[in-house]
Amino acid sequence: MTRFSVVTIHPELIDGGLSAGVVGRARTQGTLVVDTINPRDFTKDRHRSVDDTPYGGGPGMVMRCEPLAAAIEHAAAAVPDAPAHRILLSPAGAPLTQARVRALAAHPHVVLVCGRYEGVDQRVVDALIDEELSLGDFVLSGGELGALVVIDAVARLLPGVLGEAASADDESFSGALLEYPQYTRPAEFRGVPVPEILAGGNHEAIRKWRRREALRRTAVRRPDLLARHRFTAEDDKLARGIDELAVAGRTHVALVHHPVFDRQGAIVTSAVTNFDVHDIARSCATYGLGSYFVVTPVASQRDKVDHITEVWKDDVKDHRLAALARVRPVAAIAEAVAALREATGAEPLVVATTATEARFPAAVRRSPAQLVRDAIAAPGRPVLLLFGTGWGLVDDQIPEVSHVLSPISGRPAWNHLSVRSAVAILLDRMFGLRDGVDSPA
Ligand code: 9D3
Repeated sequence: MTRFSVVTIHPELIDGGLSAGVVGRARTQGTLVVDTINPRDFTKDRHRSVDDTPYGGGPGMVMRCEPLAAAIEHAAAAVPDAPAHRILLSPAGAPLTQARVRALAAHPHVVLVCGRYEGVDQRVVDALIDEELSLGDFVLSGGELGALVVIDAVARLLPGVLGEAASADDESFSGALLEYPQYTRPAEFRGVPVPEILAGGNHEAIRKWRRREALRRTAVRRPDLLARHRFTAEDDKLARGIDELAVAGRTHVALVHHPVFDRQGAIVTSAVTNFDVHDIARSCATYGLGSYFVVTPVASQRDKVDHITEVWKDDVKDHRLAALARVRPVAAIAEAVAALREATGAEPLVVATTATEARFPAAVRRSPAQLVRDAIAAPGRPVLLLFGTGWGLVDDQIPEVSHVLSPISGRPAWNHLSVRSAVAILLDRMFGLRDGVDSPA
């Protein structure tokens, strides 16, 4: 049996939310016990007041120490032989996750303290609260709905509340993919049929279809979850067939040597460097990008690029050199754009990068993450990222540019990254898997 004791000045909010469905049944069965404790019952003044004005001024009221502390201590004593786990629901708490829910299901007695007003006197929190939890980044009028959410989520994990299905469900959530879409009868609803494969009875094909749709949905709706997803070999294979997921593969880099500014602001053609060709090719390979265009109108410079990249063919076993296979010298940005248009039949999304906020004034401003979301929403369309050498791209001579990535900025205002570093940082922000793997705490 698991007991929740809810400390609240609005006990009537708690009961109603927990009497229907599987949670209601768990309570009538006695698997789950929920009681409420009202701090107002622990007041000693004539007005039974539970709040007071904040020290130091400011808006609103704060929950008073004495009645709240007495209510929490009374609640915690309800199961005498087991120490209660005391939670404060608060907008400043850690966001609730399924991992926390799972951990809470192991406690025989949980006290849920619901704040009201601007909050709770910090001394009560410090003395009597083990953990603070929030539902997420939005403002509620108090902690009661948070308490209901915690109880509902924990109750369905208690033995005997749901069938075997529940634990399987819980597992799949930590697998970090959203669910595949579900259908039931009729076979056609308002002219829309059920996906053919689901009615076919080929269970292996259905399983693969569902996995692909789960990957697609997660990519479109929750790229944050996908970034943490550990792809199986099958996922990798399926992902290649999902255009929404394959943004990196249809993203290309152009390193522009003309038209660029020099130190004095004159429009010049810079020289190709061996390091830029090698290092940017390796960054592109690391993030699974498509082509790496090296743009220069000088024919002898393009020959130099060809010479640099020839070596990989002689030593196909050196994986670092194999990155050079994607390098393509071109005479102008327009030539790279035309090559992508030709190869895909779709109009490339041409994105400038700049260290100077004021450049490309007419282009749409995009963060790396938002640009990836734009690309996910435009399946099939190639993306071309332009990087300027020298003192940057000449903004009014590249009419193809419709978008611009916001400048990389560290803490101090100094920003003079090498173009190789800028490429690496922006590619990681767009395509890097953000979360590594932590050992257990
Ligand atoms: C000073 C601005 N507000 C903080 C965002 C003050 C404030 C707003 C709302 C203080 C308390 C509350 C009441 N909210 C909760 O008690 C609460 C809550 C929430 O507001 N959002 C998400 N999860 C939770 S859990 C408890």
